[in-house]
Amino acid sequence: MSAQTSTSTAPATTSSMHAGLIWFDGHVVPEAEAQVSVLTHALHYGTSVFEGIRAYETERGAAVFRLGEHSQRLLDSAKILGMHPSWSVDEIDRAILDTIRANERRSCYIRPLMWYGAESLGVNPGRNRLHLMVATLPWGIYLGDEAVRKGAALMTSSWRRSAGDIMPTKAKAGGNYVNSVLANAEARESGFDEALLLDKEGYVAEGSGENIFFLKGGTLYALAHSVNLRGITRDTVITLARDMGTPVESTMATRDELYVADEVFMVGTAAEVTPIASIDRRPIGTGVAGPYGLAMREHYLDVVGGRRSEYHHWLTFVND
Ligand code: PPE
Repeated sequence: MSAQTSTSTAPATTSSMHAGLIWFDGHVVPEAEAQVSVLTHALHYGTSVFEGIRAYETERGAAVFRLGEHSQRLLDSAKILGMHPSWSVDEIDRAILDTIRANERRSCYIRPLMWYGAESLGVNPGRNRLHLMVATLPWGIYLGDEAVRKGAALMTSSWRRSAGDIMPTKAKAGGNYVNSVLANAEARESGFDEALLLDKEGYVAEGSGENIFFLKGGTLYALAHSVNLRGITRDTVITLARDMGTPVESTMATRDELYVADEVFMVGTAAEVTPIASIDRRPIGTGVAGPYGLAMREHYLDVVGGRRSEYHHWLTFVND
């Protein structure tokens, strides 16, 4: 079999998958056996919903961060697409934990995916069965070690974030991600680390796979939801910042407000907390990863790694 391979030099470390055992419609099977038909509805029309979750190594073994909230968001995405899944939050949680245990992962990125199968083509998915799989992957630093250490270089994308009356932007739906793929590719091909997408009014929406924060005059600003994904890391960082005594506000912002912020950083399950050094070649602050963003990154990694017991309610210990 010959497959066309991507020429992208993205540092995301999924180039060879190493997914091992995959939970596929209730059975745990080797990756090579977890196959679908080329007539799969989701492959033709993007009719899938997915999640991105991380499990971290802790003193008590692997722990999944905010598991139930991710499983609930998967079901919310399915509801938005009009899907009628038979799996409950608890069943999805269990499938995820079973997959981590089957692979004996100490830490991993977790990708649950729900999609319409191959019973019929045509946009109406009425007759297509829903499938569910859970894969666990070794996945390191999303934008690469250097982007985190030095701060990432962002480029305002020529692609606008889809409007909420064009695509269901609150759903993590496969089809929505063509928008992210195009923006990310444009940024990388232009020599930047990541894209910054504006909404159709010109306000900053989010990165291709991250929510955005900026710090100005001692206040932390979280970009308002508008068309952004309701990020679980965004919610985590707001909570951590408030607990650290930082005032936090939710706001709309134009790109020029970000240019003159003291610091900007991006957050997401994959990206964790990634400081931004420049936007459109303008240095943010002093043009290096800022101290608040770096401190928040360290704090976040302590919390997800189980080193802060006051946040253990966010962790599901895999071996308990
Ligand atoms: N916005 C978008 C568009 C997005 O895809 C993500 C997650 C976020 C914000 C942050 O959401 P949360 O993970 O709940 O804090 N992006 C996932 C997919 C990345 C990928 O390349 O695939 C992720 O971080 O898992």
